Parts: sequence; structure tokens; C-alpha cells
Amino acid sequence: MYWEEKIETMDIGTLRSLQLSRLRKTLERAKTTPYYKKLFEEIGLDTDIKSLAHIRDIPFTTKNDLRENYPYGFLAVPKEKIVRMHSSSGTTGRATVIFHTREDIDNWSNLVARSIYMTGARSEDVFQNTMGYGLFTGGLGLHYGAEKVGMMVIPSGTGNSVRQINIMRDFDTTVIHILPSYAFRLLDVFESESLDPRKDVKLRIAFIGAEPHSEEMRKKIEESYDMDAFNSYGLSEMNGPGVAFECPEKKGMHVWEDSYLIEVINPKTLEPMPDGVEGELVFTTLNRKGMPIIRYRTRDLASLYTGKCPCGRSHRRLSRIKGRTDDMLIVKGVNMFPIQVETVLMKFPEIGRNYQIRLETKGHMDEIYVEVEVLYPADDMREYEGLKNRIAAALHSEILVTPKIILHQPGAIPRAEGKAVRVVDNRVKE
Ligand code: DLL
Repeated sequence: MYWEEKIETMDIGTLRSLQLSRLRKTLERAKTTPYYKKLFEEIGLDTDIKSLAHIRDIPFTTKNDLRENYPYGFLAVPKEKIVRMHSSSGTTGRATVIFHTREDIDNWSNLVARSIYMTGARSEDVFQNTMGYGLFTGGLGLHYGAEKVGMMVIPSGTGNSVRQINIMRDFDTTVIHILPSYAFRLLDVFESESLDPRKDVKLRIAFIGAEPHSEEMRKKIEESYDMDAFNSYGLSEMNGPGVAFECPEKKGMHVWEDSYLIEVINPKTLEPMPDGVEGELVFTTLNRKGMPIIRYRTRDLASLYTGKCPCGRSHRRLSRIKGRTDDMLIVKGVNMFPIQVETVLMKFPEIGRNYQIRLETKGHMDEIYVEVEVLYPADDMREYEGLKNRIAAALHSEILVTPKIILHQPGAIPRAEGKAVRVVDNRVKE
């Protein structure tokens, strides 16, 4: 049931001591990097810290710090010790790059294997990895972990949906790694091939993650394919996937606290938030040799669950990610997150598999449009007038502004190659 029972079920006291000793080593290693050497000298840091709380004496590391010290300013080992580079999927500004030693790759793969094993996937399974291979960590990250578990790995990569389905059928794929938005898109392709994903393929487990998605979306994916879907969270700066993963209880994702120190802060005041209260996630690597990162501000918003998990693992659980601080939209003075729109949309069975939020300036006012595909084509979209009003009313009670709903035929809204683009902001910036 456990990949590493001793670590996964370690009592909290022992886990905290392990974290402290690993944190000290991390600070020692960080001291050798150009960036932290300078920082630690400036703040006069004694790396032999006495408690985990002392980490708060160290300033946060931001994406901007990584960018300004691009490419090698965070390296803690000579370059010849590095065996792999990955990069974040950020679309704005200079990419951030992350370097790994052989040991780092081994430790990361082990965390991914631990996560995979936790969901019930085993060496008998056939694993199809539909995530991008390359600089993105979703492909290679899961690949190495799945090989460690001993599954037969099919590195199908992204795109070519008909071939993806053929592979599933020819090789009896049982476990799949897939973006939640792509799991939806693939349903259209099953339909156009006159195939039923519940009957014509043998999928039993999916790892879904890398982008925000609602509980309602998970449920739809599970029902449509008749499989269990597990939420998987990670970010390139913390290796990639394998930072936090759901167990079969599906009530939060266990953060692997032997390898990451997690803090939740108020993104405005930067004060620590207690367990159970939503805030920005901040991570410190505890086991990375090539490129330690301390107190990295993720901009992701979530909370930590308190209380024991019935699965027996002691590592704290993370709630679903609500979005990034920079995903928050302020429309007509009201704050909202795209995921709130998704949660409402998913409750309408007539709604199809893609949606987009578009913001425009009309006069001096913000206007919000929610573009939605219907599930079944209509000869005349006017048939759906009633639906439009019902969606607008349901959205109003969730986000407190009334959006204009635009309904489209199935497949009409453009689809992104990788992670879904849920918001198009065309507002005039003053
Ligand atoms: O997306 C790593 C990953 C790959 C995770 C495959 C899971 C599966 P980046 O490209 O650096 O790394 O993007 C990281 O994606 O800060 C979140 O904003 C978002 N994200 C990742 N997983 C989830 C999730 C990978 N389960 C950024 N739910 C993160 C919501 C997620 N958002």
C-alpha cells in the first residue's frame, strides 16, 4: 500500500526533525551559490538555525530573483555535476530554468513513484504519458517515476488525438497522465471516432494536474471515462510533478514534507497563515543538491488541511489550487477567479467541454463575456436562449456580476496546445 511506509507514515515530530536537519544542509549548500551567498552575507545569516520557524529570517525568493540570476546564479554544484535542465512553462518574460544533478533526478523520480504507487497503480499497469516531453516537467517527470514503479511506459507525448486513442486500444492502457482540459477535448475525438471511452478502452486511473480545475471537472472526467482521477500538483521550480498528490481518499493532496518545506502566507502582508486558511504557497527544497531554492513564492493560492488522513500518511494535505494570485480578475470592482466560473458551468449538463472568459472595455466599463460550447450541436442556437439566462443567473450568484453568455457549437472555441487558456483580457489598460 505504501511505496516507503516509514517516511510516508512518519510521526509528525520525527518528520519535523528530519525537515530541520535537511533544512540546515540545504542552507549550507545554498551558501555556496552566487545568489544566496550574497543574500546570506547581507542579512548575516547563521545557517545552523535552531528551529523551522527561523526560516522566516530569510527573505522570500521570487520568480524575478530567478530571472535576474539567469542562468546559473542559483547553482550549488560545478556545472559538470548537472545532468538535466528543465524550464517553467511561463509565457511572459524570460523563462526560469532549473538544474538537476543525477541524485536530484533520482530523488525526484522517487517522489513521483511514491505518488503513483499511492493511487494504486502497479507494475502490471500500462501507462500512457500524454504530457509534453521536453523542457516542460510533466513528460519526463512522470516518465521516470512510472519506470521506477515498473509500469510499461508509453511516452506518447502531446497531440495527435486519434493516435492517442489507437494506442490506448492497441496496448490496453490502464493508467494515463493527462491535462484535465485535454481529457475533455479527447472526449470529442472519441465521439467522432464513434467510440465510447467507458467501454472501448481499459483506463482505470488518471493523473490530472498542471492546471487549475474544479472538483466538478474531475467528476465529469471520472464519469466520462469510468476511471479514478487523482489531482497532481507541482511546479518546475520545485522539480515539477510529485510535490503534492492525492491519495485514494481524494480529500486533498499530500505534500511530500520530507522533501519540501511548505508555508502558507498572506500574499499582501506576507504574514504566515494558520493551517486551514487560504493563502499563497511558499516552498523550500529540502533535498535538492544542484539548485536549492529557499522560500519560493509560487503565487498559487490554497490551504493546508488539518487532521489525520484515513490513508495513514502523516504528510499534510493541500486543498485544490484556487488559482494564482495573478489569475484573480477584478471586474467591475469585484474579485473573482476563473475556477469559480468553471464550477458553475460544470453543473449544467447541456454545456460542452470548453469555455473561455473574455474581458472587454465598453465605454469606460468592464464587460465580462463567458463563451461556452454546448454539448450537442443545434441547428439554431436560439434554441438555447433559456439556458443562457439560467447560466447568467447562476454565475451572478457566484461571482456577483452578470456576465454576457455567448453560446457556441461544440468545438468552436479555440483550444490551446498545452495548458488551457481560460481568460482573454482585452481590456484597455489606463
Ligand atoms: O505544471 C508541473 C506539473 C506537471 C504538475 C504535471 C502536475 C502535472 P509548471 O509548468 O512550472 O509545472 O507550472 C506550475 O502550474 O504553479 C500552478 O499554478 C499550476 N499547477 C500545477 N499543478 C496544478 C494543479 C507544472 N494540480 C504551475 N492544480 C503551478 C492547479 C496547478 N494548478
